[in-house]
Amino acid sequence: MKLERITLRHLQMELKAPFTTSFGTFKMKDFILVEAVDADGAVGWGESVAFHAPWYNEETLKTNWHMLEDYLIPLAFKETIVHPDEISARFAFIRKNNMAKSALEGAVWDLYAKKNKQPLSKALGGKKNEIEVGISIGIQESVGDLLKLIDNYVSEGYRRMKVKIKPGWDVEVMRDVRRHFPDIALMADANSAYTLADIDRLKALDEFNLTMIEQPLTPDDIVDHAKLQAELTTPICLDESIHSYDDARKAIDLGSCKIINIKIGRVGGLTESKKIHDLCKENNIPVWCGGMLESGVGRAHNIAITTLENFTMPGDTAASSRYWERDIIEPEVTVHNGLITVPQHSGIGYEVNRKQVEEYTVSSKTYRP
Ligand code: OSB
Ligand code: MG
Repeated sequence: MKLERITLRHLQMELKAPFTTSFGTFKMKDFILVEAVDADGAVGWGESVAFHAPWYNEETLKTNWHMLEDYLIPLAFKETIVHPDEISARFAFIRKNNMAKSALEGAVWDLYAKKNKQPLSKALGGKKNEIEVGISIGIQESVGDLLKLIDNYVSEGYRRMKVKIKPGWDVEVMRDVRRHFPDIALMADANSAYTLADIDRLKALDEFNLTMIEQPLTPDDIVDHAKLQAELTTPICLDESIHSYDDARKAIDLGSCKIINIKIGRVGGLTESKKIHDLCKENNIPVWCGGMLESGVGRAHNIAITTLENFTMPGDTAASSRYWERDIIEPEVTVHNGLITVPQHSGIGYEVNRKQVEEYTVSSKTYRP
């Protein structure tokens, strides 16, 4: 592949309903969509999962644009690409900025799969034809609102309910949820809202038979999580703390978690995601694919990676309609009985709806070698 043109677009999409985590509320989703075109005119799509503000990690839409424009795009243009793994190697000397790297690497993976007339899932080595999905539910105004939402999602067939928690919206809330839904697969995600000083509060969650508690402690920590895991019966799943294969290796060695949430953007792309997946498989650590309120393009990448065999737990990749009035792909992602059928068309397997992309575009810029 010889890249001839790369277009960055800043898209803004309004969420159907605000989404609240322990670190803030999202009403709008601003993100960068990457379109990479090679000499034969084949097109690959990628999405940056960096948010507009540095809430989840240190990256933002603007830092990603800067990294892409000034460093990553020039590197991608430099030489022909035989395999997408080379892009990940080419970017490796640049510290962090994983979401910026992943956005462009993802577009190259899509392009590569399309040129090989293969679905992206197969190009990655995935074997599943359908994937199991759960849903992530933000912090609500009242417990009653939360119970109503859970009731709806359970009847829609989602395979696991994830409830966002924070100090003051945790033990009592989870107790009510468990009382109303004694048998559902249930977990909590704290998005780093606690410290070891909260250990008694976190231990109290053991009572509710949660599948896991996701990222209770600070974003980069693996040491305190190991101390916490030794005290909890509930498995800890790490999200914000895992940025690379090496982070995953160290967390597994230390006993900082029993499960890992793989987000393609957080770890710098599909190549690194595969490596973490393989490492976890060797170490009997189940993985699942997290979400970043993606548009259809990012969602399609999530579906593809989830077809790898050690993605044994339902992910957060819910239906397009859970987030958007109109997604930017056709067909939209749909969920039936908690399952998504993996598309068999080449590349990401969905068509990007250019008219819809135009409608959501705030600004764009095209780069050439
Ligand atoms: O921690 O997984 C998270 C959304 C924004 C930022 C962080 C997280 C989330 C979610 C939602 O949990 C996942 C989704 O539905 O895309
Ligand atoms: Mg999380």
